Amino acid sequence: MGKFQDGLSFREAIEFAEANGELVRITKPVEPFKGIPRVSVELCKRRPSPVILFENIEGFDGFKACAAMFSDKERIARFFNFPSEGFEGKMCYLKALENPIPPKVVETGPCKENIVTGDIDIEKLIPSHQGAQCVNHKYYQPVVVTKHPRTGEVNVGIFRSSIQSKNEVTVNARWNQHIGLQLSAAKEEGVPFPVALCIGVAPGIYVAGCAKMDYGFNEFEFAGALMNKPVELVKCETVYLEVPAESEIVIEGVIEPPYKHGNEGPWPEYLKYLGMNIKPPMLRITAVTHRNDPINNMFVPGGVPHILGMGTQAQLFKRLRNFAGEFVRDSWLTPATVFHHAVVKVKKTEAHHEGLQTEVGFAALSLGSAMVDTVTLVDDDINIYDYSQIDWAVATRCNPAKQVHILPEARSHQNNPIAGVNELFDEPIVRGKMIVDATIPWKYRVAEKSPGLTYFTLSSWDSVDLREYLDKESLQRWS
Ligand SMILES: Cc1cc2nc3c(=O)[nH]c(=O)nc-3n(C[C@H](O)[C@H](O)[C@H](O)COP(=O)(O)O)c2cc1C
Ligand SMILES: [Mn+2]
Repeated sequence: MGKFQDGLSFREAIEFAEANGELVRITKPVEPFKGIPRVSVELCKRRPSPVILFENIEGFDGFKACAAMFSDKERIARFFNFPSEGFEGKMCYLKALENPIPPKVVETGPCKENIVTGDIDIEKLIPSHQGAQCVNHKYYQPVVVTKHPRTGEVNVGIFRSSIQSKNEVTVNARWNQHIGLQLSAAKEEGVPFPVALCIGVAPGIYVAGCAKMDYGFNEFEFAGALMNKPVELVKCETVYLEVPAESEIVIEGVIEPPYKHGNEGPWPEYLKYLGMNIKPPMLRITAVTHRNDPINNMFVPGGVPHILGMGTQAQLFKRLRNFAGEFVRDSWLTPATVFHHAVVKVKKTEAHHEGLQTEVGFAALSLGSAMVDTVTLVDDDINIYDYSQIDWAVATRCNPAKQVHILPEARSHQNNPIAGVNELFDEPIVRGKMIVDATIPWKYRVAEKSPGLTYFTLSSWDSVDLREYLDKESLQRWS
């Protein structure tokens, strides 16, 4: 990391990207609503894609906007000095998960450099951007801090927010997410539900915020562990919440009885489909605080899948290991499905392990907020990071009549259109779940067609030393 320390702040992360030659500064004036997302989407088509700093935002003196900080998974890993792929990368996130570092409340911080409480006109105060072409809602994409109304447990997630009036925004708190469960608890008691929207926070907080942790787990503790130092928090001005002291911008507010709903969408969702028109809960803004020369963070619409997986992959593996120990060898949420398809590698070594893989499948389905729809189980000789090997295992080791378990309809994620489409008809967001067991059944694994050979023994040849057979020229040509 060179001159950079552990626990990059948002501003340091931009400098870090610049030092690595992956920052594009745009000094020409850019209109924020359409201009920023369009330029960002265009630049994100490049591979590798840069971090973009808009230094001159029309209509917002002193404001900057950073986009696409998380558009590249290698970059995200570099923020923490982690390998970016596969088992090793996951082990680094897992180590952080298993060694959480609690946040520390401090007196004050840069986010308090400017405090606005009276007469808030959010649209004029903080630049917002378009979500999708032809959709005119104005969006922020904050890290959202809330507390459980009874237990006080903190939750941190990333939920988009859309401007509804001068001092009202929606927060897309879906009912299956932790924030939605907390809000349901507040509604049940009829109490106001304070919310803080933080924009421009340390990469560790973004990565932890969108990871699928257990309900009740404070994501700031995972962020601290990723950054190797506690997240410093300051008290909000108008609500009983604490927010990262170095936040560029904080919007404080309350979702309160009668718990109105706003209108937004469609949004380009993480599975590449354009989403729904939705009616998320309405937040009344009570204060805005920001740094001097604040830098807004903008996720490129439709460009978030990498960051969603970083902590979540580790959390799935932890969950499965907690359930079945070394029987579980590895797990992978396939990138194309973001987290709708989990592939789990298990190792049967005993006759009575048979059937445990199905239970592991159930455990995988219980990850997070109902997004895993399909689990494929494979043996330990399969490289789960290679789709063709998974395909081969399913084709050759799975008898669908016995080894595909079609489960009842259950809550899925609204962004998976085959489930989400139900919302259009006021029906539950459900779809059938499925476990595909492509592990060789124990009975067949041990049944020998002749001594030492089963139906699943791979064909193979002993290797020879080609030097004994080829002339020099051929040897060089085919080495
Ligand atoms: C840029 C970005 C925007 C997101 N927007 C939403 C959203 O509007 N609604 C939602 O339910 N999840 C959204 N997510 C995913 C959640 O942050 C993620 O599911 C997280 O785990 C939720 O927190 P929780 O696990 O504490 O419920 C978004 C993620 C990212 C990276
Ligand atoms: Mn949570």
